[in-house]
Amino acid sequence: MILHRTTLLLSLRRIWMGLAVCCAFLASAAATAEEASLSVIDASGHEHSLAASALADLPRQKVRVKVHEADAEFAGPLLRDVLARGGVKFGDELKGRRAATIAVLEATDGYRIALSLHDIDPATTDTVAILADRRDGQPLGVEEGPYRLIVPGDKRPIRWIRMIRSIRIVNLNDAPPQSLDGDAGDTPGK
Ligand SMILES: Nc1nc2c(c(=O)[nH]1)N[C@H]1C(S)=C(S)[C@@H](COP(=O)(O)O)O[C@H]1N2
Ligand SMILES: [Mo]
Repeated sequence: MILHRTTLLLSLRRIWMGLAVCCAFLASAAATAEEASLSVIDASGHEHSLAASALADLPRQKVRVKVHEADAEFAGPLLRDVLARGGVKFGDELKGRRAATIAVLEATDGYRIALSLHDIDPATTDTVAILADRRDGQPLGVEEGPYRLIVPGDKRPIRWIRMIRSIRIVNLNDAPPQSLDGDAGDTPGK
């Protein structure tokens, strides 16, 4: 009888431990599934998916701004550093044919804004553009996150796109040439 009880207790312990391992596994799977990811589509159309963990070691900045009437402290890495992680080149490599390159940020509601890469390149400007992932110390909510662009120097928040899903790099030299001696639009005042 004593032997039986010990065996029973041992099996219960085993089941219990098995359940604990399963729970830990499911919890980590859920955390991975929920991890924010951002898609950077380069100028040749190749997509680079950046998980939040791939951006975790980037230097972070904190800024205090006003969004309409609301005061908020946003924090996150520089957009320039995030794009560099996605393979986008800045500085010396942003000239010649690449000088006319822009980043188009798109949100889940379809809203888009565009920035020239030079507008966020520290080799060109001191303008700071942050890909914020926190507001007042908390991860951004569903209406704002997982990422929101904050350009603290802007006079109004029109470029501070919420719910960013993807960033497409577009070289405007791939657009049709803008001929100044053609027929269209060349006669001022006409
Ligand atoms: N995704 C997304 N971001 C957006 C917008 C939008 O329509 N969609 N509107 C912009 C405009 S015009 C303003 S004024 C601010 C408003 O910020 P708030 O919603 O935090 O007040 O968000 C900006 N970011
Ligand atoms: Mo706005």
